[in-house]
Amino acid sequence: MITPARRPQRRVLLSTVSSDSHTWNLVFLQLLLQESGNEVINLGSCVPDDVILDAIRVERPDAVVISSVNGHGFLDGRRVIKKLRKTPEGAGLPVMIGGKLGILGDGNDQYSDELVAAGFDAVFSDSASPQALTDYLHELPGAQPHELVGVPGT
Ligand code: B12
Repeated sequence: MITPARRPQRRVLLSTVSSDSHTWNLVFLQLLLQESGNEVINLGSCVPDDVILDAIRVERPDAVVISSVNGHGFLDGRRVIKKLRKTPEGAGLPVMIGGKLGILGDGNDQYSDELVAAGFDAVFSDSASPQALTDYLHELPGAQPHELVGVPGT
């Protein structure tokens, strides 16, 4: 017998930016987020801005995590967050970014203020503890149940 049950997990959309072909950062973050109780939709590498915006509209995530390590994350991230904040679904959505966002070495301090001014809720430095991200997500208001799922045998 299949009994419908609500799924309480937070749904996180994970993406990189359009220029970035690195993937292991995304694999790492997907596992980290899943192991801390999040459902993850991983869009993979080189994601065009419109694909991120479409995914937010269709999947209705509770939060968006953007990772970039190729050094263009600052420029690409700033562009995509401005577009995202103009959409009805993205206006109030928690969105964070991290990785190696520029080419000036460790730390994203030099980019943080501008990325926050452009619309990000949080900017994580490359050397930030993974727990800083999971703690930040746990602090966000509770996730809304997204759909009914069947739980076999209950
Ligand atoms: C493997 C690799 C590649 C492979 C990628 C293969 C693949 N399928 O992923 C290939 C060969 C394709 C590649 C290409 C390029 N690469 Co490359 N690459 C690397 C390398 C050696 C390892 C990256 C990796 O997989 N790390 C393992 C993952 C798990 O760790 P990570 O990526 O560091 O991510 C961690 C953190 O950044 C952090 N993090 C990341 N995102 C986020 C997000 C949040 C929210 C948080 C909290 C944390 C966080 O957590 C992760 C886990 O600790 C690094 C150098 C290095 N040793 O790091 C260079 C490196 C990332 N590459 C670099 C560059 C420049 C390039 C190229 C531009 C080179 C070129 N001229 O063509 C291209 C980029 C192409 C593109 N369009 O993006 C530079 C980036 C420089 C910068 N940002 O200052 C690096 C740092 C090398 C260097 N020292 O110059 N690369």
